[in-house]
Amino acid sequence: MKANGKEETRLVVVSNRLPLALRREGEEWRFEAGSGGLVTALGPVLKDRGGLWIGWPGNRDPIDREVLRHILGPVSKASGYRLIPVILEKEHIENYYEGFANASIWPLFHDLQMACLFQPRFWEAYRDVNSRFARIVRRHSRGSDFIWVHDYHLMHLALELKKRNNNRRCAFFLHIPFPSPDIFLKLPWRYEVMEALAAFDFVGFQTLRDRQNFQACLRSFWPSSRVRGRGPVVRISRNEGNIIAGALPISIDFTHFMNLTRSKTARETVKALREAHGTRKILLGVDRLDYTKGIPQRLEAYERALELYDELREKVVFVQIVVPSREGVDAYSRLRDEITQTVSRINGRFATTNWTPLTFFFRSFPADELAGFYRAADIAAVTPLRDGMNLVAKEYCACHADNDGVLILSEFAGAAGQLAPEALLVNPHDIEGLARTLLKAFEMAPQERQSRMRRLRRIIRRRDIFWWVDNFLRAAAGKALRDFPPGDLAPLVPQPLERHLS
Ligand code: GDG
Repeated sequence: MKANGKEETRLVVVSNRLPLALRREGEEWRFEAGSGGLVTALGPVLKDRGGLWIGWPGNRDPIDREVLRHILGPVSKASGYRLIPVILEKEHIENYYEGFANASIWPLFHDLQMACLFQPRFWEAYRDVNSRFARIVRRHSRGSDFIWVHDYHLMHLALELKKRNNNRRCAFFLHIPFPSPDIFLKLPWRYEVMEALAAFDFVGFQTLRDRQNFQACLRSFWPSSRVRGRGPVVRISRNEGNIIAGALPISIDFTHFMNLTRSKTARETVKALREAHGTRKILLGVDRLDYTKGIPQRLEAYERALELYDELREKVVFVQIVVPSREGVDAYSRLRDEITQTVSRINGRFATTNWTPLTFFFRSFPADELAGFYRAADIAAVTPLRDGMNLVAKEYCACHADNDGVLILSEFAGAAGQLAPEALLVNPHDIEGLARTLLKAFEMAPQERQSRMRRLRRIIRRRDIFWWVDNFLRAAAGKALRDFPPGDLAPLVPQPLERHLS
């Protein structure tokens, strides 16, 4: 509370997952603190200015509340802001997370309507879990706080808060695309989801196209709604109340990635890759295992390029990293099998005694090692069928301080909106076209490579993750990062309980 009696605004971040990974190893619980771009960008404001992060700790096995408190206490203390857990039961994980979020909304919003599973029990669990989150937000926040909700798992949160007569200022950012009405209207609970989104004071999207799709969907339910404004942020007026909607492309901590390439591990990784592949050009793919990332199509295009263009044989090597994701979901295990089979078919067809055309990793790497892969790669192929933004495209460029390297980018990645002029744009469904682009990237003259990469890096550096957070807060809360007051939260520090900590 401020001296003049006016409460200060704190930031309360709400996302499906807390920024840490918790897993059980035998009798012990282990955790790793999160380190993604969002944590890097939001961490300082939460830490210096006082704030909370509310989310599911990611445990699938039941965890004793006391044990969890003993894990989260020191993590909260180390990060400088409080982590508040939302506990989910097995049925919730199955129906809300794997069900509504990942089997209904994820494919639908990525235009893959045939992959959608719409089950009433998913929808019921989704509302239940959103209501549970709302209860926790209400309990831990105060009237003057600014609530920032992330992503498609929690589209119902503002409505649930309002149902409890809770009028906290509440903004939402969607990390994935927003589909056109043709697709969105297939959702059996389309009206309910639109109504829920309209309950936020501010709704942010990755691109202008996503925001326009949202406006078009909104108009199908409220035809008399009017859009005012022309820039990235507009006001939509309805009889039921106004919504501010914005297009704010997320980004990366550019300097952090650039600096990572100077680390010992990154330099050793570059050296090892160079030694392994000699003067051959390295083509790199880095993706979470997901059917939206276009991995089978990319592999097929590589195979086609090797068939068509003799000049590529023995002169290029494709390094594909796939990070395991959503394990236990059938569609994802099938995709992993399909990728493994395609890799072995291509290697079987084209390998020679001293050349293996494809190296495939099905695991994740520490960030500094990943930076080494980015730095060593002559070409990056980022070819999702649909993607909200795609941070890999930006990270690859940030790691090329030498201004060399070619970015092949799908037209359907949000990042294309910013990087289109300088990246080689492709339609990931057009296998022949993608094969031709691989050749073009391979043959591109050094001067063109460098001038394109220099401009790509400039675009990304100017609008990094800090720009994004600041602009989101300005648009949604009318505040800049520095306007959030210094923190006054009592730290949550329980007694140490060593055996539960890794
Ligand atoms: C969603 C939207 C949107 C990958 N391999 C390793 C590793 N990664 C990291 C990358 C990158 C992240 O994973 C992947 O980010 P993307 O943006 O490509 O994709 P999603 O996970 O689908 O994210 C997406 C994003 O939200 C943000 O709004 O851009 O469109 O779908 O940061 O670096 N990290 C490490 N080792 C690996 O092996 N350490």
